[in-house]
Amino acid sequence: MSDYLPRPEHKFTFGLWTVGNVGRDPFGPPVRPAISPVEIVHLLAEVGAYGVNYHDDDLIPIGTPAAEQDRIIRDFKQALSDTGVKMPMATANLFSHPIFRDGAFTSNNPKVRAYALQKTLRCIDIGVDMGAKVYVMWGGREGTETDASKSPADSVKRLREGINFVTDYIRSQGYDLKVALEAKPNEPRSDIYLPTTGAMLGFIATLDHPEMVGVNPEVAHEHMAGLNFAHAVAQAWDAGKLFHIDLNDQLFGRYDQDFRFGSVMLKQNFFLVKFLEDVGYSGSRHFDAHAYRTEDYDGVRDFARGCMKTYLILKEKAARWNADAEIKALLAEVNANDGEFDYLSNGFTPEKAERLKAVEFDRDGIAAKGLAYERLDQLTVEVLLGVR
Ligand code: GCO
Ligand code: MN
Ligand code: MN
Repeated sequence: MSDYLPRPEHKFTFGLWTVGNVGRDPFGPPVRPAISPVEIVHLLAEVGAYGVNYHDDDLIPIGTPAAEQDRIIRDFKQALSDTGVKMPMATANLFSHPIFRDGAFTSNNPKVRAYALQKTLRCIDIGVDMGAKVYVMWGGREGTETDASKSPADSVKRLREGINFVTDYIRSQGYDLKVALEAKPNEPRSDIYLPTTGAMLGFIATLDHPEMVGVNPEVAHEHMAGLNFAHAVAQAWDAGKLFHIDLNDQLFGRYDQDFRFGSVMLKQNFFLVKFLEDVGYSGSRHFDAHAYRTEDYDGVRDFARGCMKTYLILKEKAARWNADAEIKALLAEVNANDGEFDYLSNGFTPEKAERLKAVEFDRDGIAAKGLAYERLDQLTVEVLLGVR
């Protein structure tokens, strides 16, 4: 049995805006005093996180004079070096300031689009200087309330143009930085463009430098759309595009609740962790979540420790599941292969097609056999409940 304590190789990271969340919601003001980015780094070191991710505005408020900006960055870097906390990801806030009320890269106003681009480039410069290897691009308000306002096809073109500019900039600077696009179906706009990880994957293929661009899927965002998150992650992995991941939790169909990882849909998150561990995903496990509004900073620490501990417990459960003799036997049975059709793998030939067309299938015989998935699922539940 493991001690479930986070270690650097687990690559557990939190955004400044996650443990720094002060509990403001549409119905009420903050319930926790704001703590500084330097204090956040120390809090994360205390709970054993590997890294902190940076939103430009969380570190350097918009409009900060240059000299003050330098001081903030110096202090932040000092906190990183004092604690050993890393900063693997950078991201620009293109949604809070009123200038972004109608989107950033998809705004109808070319001045807004230019400002969004400038803000992105500046965020990247500072992020790379502090060690970031991934730039996450979550549009925030890249959507509409009314489609009378703009053509969805123009919006996709504007997004493409913006991202192409960014990837060319990264190349021109010689930065070692990948871009990860984050999808979300709605909130804060009524409908956001490219609303799912699958949509992002299709879009990436249309970019000038698709090799530099991948995805940052988020549990809550796919759950808002009622989708199976692990399936989205698996498709991204298969495409070589899983550059980052945002872990949190919530039920299907709700607004973006950003609950503690594993706090709501344990079985789904078990299969997610099992997938990430089985394939050997080596990127950040970023918790884009925040503590309940009921909590003070002790509760925030409980929240952060809980995210990491639950991940590690699910990782141990995944290893137990993989090693379970009865589960292995059932999997071997459902994957049995007498080799009759092995000739169909490794591609098409006209001969294979002719040979296949001549086969008489025993449809009823093949269909008659049950698959024992009830048993398999029950064993999974028993592993999860700790009785196996
Ligand atoms: C949200 C998003 C954000 C982004 C973050 C990084 O729903 O608010 O998930 O938390 O992940 O802005 O770009
Ligand atoms: Mn979110
Ligand atoms: Mn996110």
